[in-house]
Amino acid sequence: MSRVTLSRYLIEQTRSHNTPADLRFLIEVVARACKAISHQVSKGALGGVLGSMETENVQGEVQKKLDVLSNEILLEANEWGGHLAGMASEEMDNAYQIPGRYPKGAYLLVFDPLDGSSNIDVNVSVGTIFSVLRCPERNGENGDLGEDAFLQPGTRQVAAGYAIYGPQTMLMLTLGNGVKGFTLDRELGSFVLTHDNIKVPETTQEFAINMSNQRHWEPPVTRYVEELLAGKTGPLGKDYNMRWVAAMVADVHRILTRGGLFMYPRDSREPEKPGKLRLMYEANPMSFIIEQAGGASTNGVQRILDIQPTSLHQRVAVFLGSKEEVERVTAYHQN
Ligand code: AFP
Repeated sequence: MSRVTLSRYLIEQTRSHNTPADLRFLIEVVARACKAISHQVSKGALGGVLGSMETENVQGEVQKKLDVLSNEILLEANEWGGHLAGMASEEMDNAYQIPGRYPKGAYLLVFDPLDGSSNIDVNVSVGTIFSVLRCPERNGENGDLGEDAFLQPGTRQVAAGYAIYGPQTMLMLTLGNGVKGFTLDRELGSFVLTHDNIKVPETTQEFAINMSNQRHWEPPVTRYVEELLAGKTGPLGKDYNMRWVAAMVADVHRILTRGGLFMYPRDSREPEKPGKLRLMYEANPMSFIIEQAGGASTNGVQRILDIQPTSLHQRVAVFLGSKEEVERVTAYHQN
């Protein structure tokens, strides 16, 4: 059977699910940008792209050179095509305005250009996460696009995905009707469909959390993780294994591939922040993908996709993956 490339998959989506042509173009452009980022990441020390800048992003984190480069690649690839009304990135303080010389389109693109960038210098997987929203009607307004246009709950996403730059470069994508996985064929330069109809098993024996934060957790998380660690002799009656890559892309990719539970809870290190991960750039797109693969995602008390964002760089606690475990840890929070 002939191979299904990303382009062919998108054309078939237009025929079967009326995927609009400009959304199809948008995904193709993002995929092309991810190929360029993958190429830069793979050069490592030879490309002079490792190490940090002297700048901090809006989150107060020191930017890696590749954070900045990946951000520029995504902006440049997406600004001219006429498919976007604006962009927002984890690496930029404010919404990015489409330059006046280009036409504007119907969609908003939101991204974390290089997730897990602390992994870059040690040659461990990193990735790009993106989310696509429709731009609300602006009633004849011609001025700059404000932050409020982006503040839509995750249920409004029309597409989401991530690229993972690991031993293989892969693109995982949802257009709201399941999740597909494409592997980059470097000889052809195309993403090829290799993982059809991805499903997260409902039960699991694997979890992912940064255990070094244990002393800062809230009681429901402490209780739940103690039960996981108690294994067969504890209340859950089975042994669990643990993995933590410290790049959400890689941890979620493992869960999509073989099941599991990912947790980044709220903790007492920065009590004013409701978690570490970003709602718009990380939690929403990943939750959309996980739900589309049959899993679940909450912040402990609420489905993540239902949260009404109040700011672009808002943070959130995240519990996502196999349904049974997400429901259990959510129930502990309700208790
Ligand atoms: P960056 O996008 O700033 O590299 O952050 C990565 C991340 O937010 C997320 O991908 C990981 O799950 C998390 O950090 C790991 O953080 P810890 O170092 O706190 O475990």
